[in-house]
Amino acid sequence: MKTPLRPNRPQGFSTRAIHLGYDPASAMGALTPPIYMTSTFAFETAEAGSEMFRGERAGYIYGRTRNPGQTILEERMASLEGGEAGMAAGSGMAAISATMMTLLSAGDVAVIDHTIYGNTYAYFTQALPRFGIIVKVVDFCDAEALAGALKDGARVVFFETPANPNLRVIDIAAVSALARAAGAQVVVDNTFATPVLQRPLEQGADIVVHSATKYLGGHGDILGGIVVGRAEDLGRIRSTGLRWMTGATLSPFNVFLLMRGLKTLELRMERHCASALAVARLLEGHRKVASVAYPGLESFPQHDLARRQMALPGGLVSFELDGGLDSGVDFMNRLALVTRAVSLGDTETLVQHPASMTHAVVSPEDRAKNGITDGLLRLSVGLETTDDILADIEQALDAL
Ligand code: 3LM
Repeated sequence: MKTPLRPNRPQGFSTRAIHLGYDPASAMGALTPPIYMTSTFAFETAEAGSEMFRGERAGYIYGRTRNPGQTILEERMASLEGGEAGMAAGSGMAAISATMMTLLSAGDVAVIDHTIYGNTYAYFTQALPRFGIIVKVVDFCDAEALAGALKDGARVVFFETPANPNLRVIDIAAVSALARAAGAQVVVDNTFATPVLQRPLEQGADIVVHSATKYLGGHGDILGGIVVGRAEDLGRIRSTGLRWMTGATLSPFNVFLLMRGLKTLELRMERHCASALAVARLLEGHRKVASVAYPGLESFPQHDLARRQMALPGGLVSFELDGGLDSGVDFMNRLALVTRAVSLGDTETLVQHPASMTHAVVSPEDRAKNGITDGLLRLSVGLETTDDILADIEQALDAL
């Protein structure tokens, strides 16, 4: 291992995102970790192979559960989130499902917040009940409702903050305290904030999951997922959830791209957030805009909580236009630079319509109950020159 410059000083976020867990001397001086493009690993002897299978010897066996590049990535993500161990997965849904299929069994109760990504919502409310898991959906901003749902015990509590798509902010410390008292494990989807803006494990959560497809990868070119938490939990999620149940591992090439993305995560988040604030202020001041949700605006209902909980307010802005959905469709079609696409956290600014896109799988009744209105649009503010993003949005609004 390389000697740190000042051994007693903890290294900063970006230093760890760039260097942690890799010594070029281990790979012929290569500055960046090699891509270990292999599905299986040779055993020096038959006995060595058997010992690895029995867990009596360290080493790599087979690419579904472990690959040397993944190990570096997992150590980096564990450190950045403040956890003991990490696990890479093939997508955000792969990370969430490996986690839940490890923690939950038939008859267990999972309590989830009512505003989450559409397919995660479908996974909890449509897929898991088929296997005898009881899923309760409540508004985590309502402490009494949450306490009521936890009254008879629960195995898992799951939420996103800020939440997809309307950016509601959940109080991580308060929800974690309630859940702990009820004996539940707290799983937080930290995709929207990233560990640059908030580290849920430091605020009482047990496990953090990510769609690494978004800010962690950062360039719109891979799908990936990450889980971070205690070593014991992660060991189980890897050996049960990943190895037996999903098999949805992250490919060696995508490990490489994800580690490349991580190196600039802190830098990128600062720019995403600065541009998003400028976009939110433009929208708030425009006569065609009915409402704007951005945690960094003073008008955001949970602005104080967001300031307490997050280092910066994030790169997503949700809003509604006067004239609702019809104006929204018109606005989207008038954009020239901003790209009409789902996903988020990319270098490109993206716009999408949650009710017909990311949350189309949620029933209209549930969307209405969960605060996902038909006119809502979601912008993922990218890394283009800020004035160019603002000019495109402004010309599209003015033309309505
Ligand atoms: C989207 N979201 O555009 P993958 N957790 C969160 C997410 O936002 C997502 C996942 C998990 C979007 C994807 S919609 C067709 C495109 C908070 C994904 C799932 O499996 O890596 O896509 O992550 O909001």
